Amino acid sequence: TAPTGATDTATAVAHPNIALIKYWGKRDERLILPRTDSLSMTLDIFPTTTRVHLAPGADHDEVTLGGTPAEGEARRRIVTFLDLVRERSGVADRAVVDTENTVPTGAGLASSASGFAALAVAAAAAYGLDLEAIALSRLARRGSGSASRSLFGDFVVWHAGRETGTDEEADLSSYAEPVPTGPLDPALVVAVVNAGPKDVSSRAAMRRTVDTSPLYEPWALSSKGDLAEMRRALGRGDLEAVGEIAERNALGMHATMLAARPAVRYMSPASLTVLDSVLQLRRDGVAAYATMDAGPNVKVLCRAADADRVADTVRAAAQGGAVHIARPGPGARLLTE
Ligand code: 2P0
Repeated sequence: TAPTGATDTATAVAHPNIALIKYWGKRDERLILPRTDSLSMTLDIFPTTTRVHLAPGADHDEVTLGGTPAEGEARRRIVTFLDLVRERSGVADRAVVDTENTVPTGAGLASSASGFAALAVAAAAAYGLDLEAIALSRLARRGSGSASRSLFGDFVVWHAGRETGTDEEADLSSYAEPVPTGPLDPALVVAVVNAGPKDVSSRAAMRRTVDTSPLYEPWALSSKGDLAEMRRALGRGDLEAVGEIAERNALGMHATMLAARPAVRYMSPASLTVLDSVLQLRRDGVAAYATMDAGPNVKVLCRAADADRVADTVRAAAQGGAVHIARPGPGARLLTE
């Protein structure tokens, strides 16, 4: 039986986020503790909605993604996450979990960030865990590292946390929180250049990079400096500096992967064509800066006022791929039923 506070059914919505200072590499795989701090912008497009319903008496969790039963690794990660929520809440009931992603297939916006953020909020409520947002970000982190950042809207930092001390101290110190910004009116133009599934999962690619890339440690060190500079640039509302720091941090991350053994290469010829179009925009006087994640798609940070022009340029370069314009979006929240 559920303790007071369990609601039986809860539904939550969360949006994806794109890192301007990247998370790439873990120091603890079980607790999902990262090697470095990261910083992102939550988007206002492609929300994930997740409903968690307790099923007392059921002998397994029932998980559907867009109405289709989840299988394999996707299902295993969700059940493992629910096991953690059951352990914390003391409620052993199995659950029915339904998730709807609005992100178009292959848009290259990791659905694990919005997915585990929505699941953390819905499952915590359904199982009666009364957690504030920072604690929810720590919980979401256990599903997928980048999900910790989707708990909050706008600009968000995820702290790597304490490297010494007990597991519990490390876990408590690795959470996300909002980052204050000066006047910024940013947009992120998402250019989809390839809708195919990736060859190497980001989880596996991260591990290989940390284990084998001679460029990993220098990047991790320089990323610390990038984060400090990024906070200052955001604080004074300096979009050009924000973009420059984000672009070098992302390209540096991709350099660490290219140097892994064997190399992990997410960039495609079409990605490079889009990166060229971003350089051309800058030569033409438009503040536009690229970032890329674990896939070939390119996201371009610019002023909201320039977003249509940037989208047109990037669309022409993206060789038929779709282009989406995102603005800063809201943090994860519970829907009242
Ligand atoms: C990020 N990415 O900061 C980085 C940049 C991709 C490139 O977070 O293993 O799905 O579940 O913690 O969060 C993708 O990794 O990995 C990611 P796990 P996650 O957004």
